[in-house]
Amino acid sequence: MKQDDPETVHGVSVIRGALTTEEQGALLADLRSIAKVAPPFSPMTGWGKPMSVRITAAGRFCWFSDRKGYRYIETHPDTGQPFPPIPDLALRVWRAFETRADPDCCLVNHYRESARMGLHQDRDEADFGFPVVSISLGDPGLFRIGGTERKSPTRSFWLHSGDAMVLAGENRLAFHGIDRIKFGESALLAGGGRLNLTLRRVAKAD
Ligand code: MD3
Ligand code: FE
Repeated sequence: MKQDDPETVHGVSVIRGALTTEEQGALLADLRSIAKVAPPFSPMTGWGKPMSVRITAAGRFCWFSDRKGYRYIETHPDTGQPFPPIPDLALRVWRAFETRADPDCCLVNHYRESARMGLHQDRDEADFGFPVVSISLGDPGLFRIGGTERKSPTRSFWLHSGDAMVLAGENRLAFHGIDRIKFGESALLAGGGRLNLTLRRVAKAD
């Protein structure tokens, strides 16, 4: 795992190749076990259409959305079971940047061909003093980030398999999204697609 040498890409701290190919494979295996006990699902958007991204989680919390709005949940919407523990490798990436407390949520986003994630803010967490740490696996994703207002100008760059990114400070409440993926470019996932892990602290740390 590489944790030194963070690069500033359009104002965002990115660690290119934070995970070796071997580590990416190991993390992917962990995600497959997580998906077995916590099957990925497509949350409903505010306008009643399912999201194109499928999500699941590890750790105490998972993000969820339906007609009633969005919130964090502590049991899987279909199985009613708690989510499995956060993979050790993901925890090690987080701890390279934040040692005050471990994350209590590892969201796993799965992008198939033509999946995207619209511009949004992540502001349902209790303490914005904690960063969000993202790990990309599989096909490249075109990440877009703006400012704290929806109308703020945006800039974009590609995230590749094994890249890690830290969203802190002024970037923590920035609008961001994924415009598209380069489906089938990476050999990591046999059928193509992109996986993204976001490590967060949802509840207040004690
Ligand atoms: C910037 N995921 O799960 S990761 C999300 O690639 C999400 O799946 C995208 O946006 C993905 O909410 C982008 C990078 C990311 C995650 C959280 C952020 C960027 C962020 C929170 C605040 C600002
Ligand atoms: Fe987000």
